[in-house]
Amino acid sequence: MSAANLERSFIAVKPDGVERGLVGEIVRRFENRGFKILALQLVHPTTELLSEHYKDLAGKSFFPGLLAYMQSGPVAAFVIQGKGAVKIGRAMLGATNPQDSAPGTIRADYALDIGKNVCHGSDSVESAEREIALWFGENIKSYTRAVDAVIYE
Ligand code: IDP
Ligand code: MG
Repeated sequence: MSAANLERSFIAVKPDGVERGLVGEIVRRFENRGFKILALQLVHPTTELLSEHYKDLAGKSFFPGLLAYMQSGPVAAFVIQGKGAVKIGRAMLGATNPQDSAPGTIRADYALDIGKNVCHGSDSVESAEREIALWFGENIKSYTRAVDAVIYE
């Protein structure tokens, strides 16, 4: 297995997506693309966890509303692994503002407002590793899949 195929990203279905019953649909899209699901958990995130997760946005006017949104119900947090996980993950989510998201992306297919945009995905390999450690800790186990021999050249 090439090291590039081991790239990981942190993806989350936000509380609006969980309430709307989109967890299975969103996980399915990543499974169908060929990514391996490494971890999967329904989380009620604390203010502390979210403040760390979104620390780059602490000064923004929408920050208190963002935390309230992210605590309005459970978040379905998961980790994908595979070639291009971060970049492809972001592309599959679509632009932050669903009004600008390309058709076929998750946000374009399931959202209309930036403050209810259904899902999160890490924006760099560094953020992904930071977010995975924050939401899941350091000890996620990997596993082998026979299907990887069919997915990768
Ligand atoms: P991203 O989720 O696409 O990486 P970020 O700029 O990191 O976008 O913002 C994090 C989250 O904060 C967004 O997904 C969205 O839920 C929320 N957010 C960003 N900008 C706004 C805004 O202008 N109004 C309300 N919520 C916003
Ligand atoms: Mg972001």
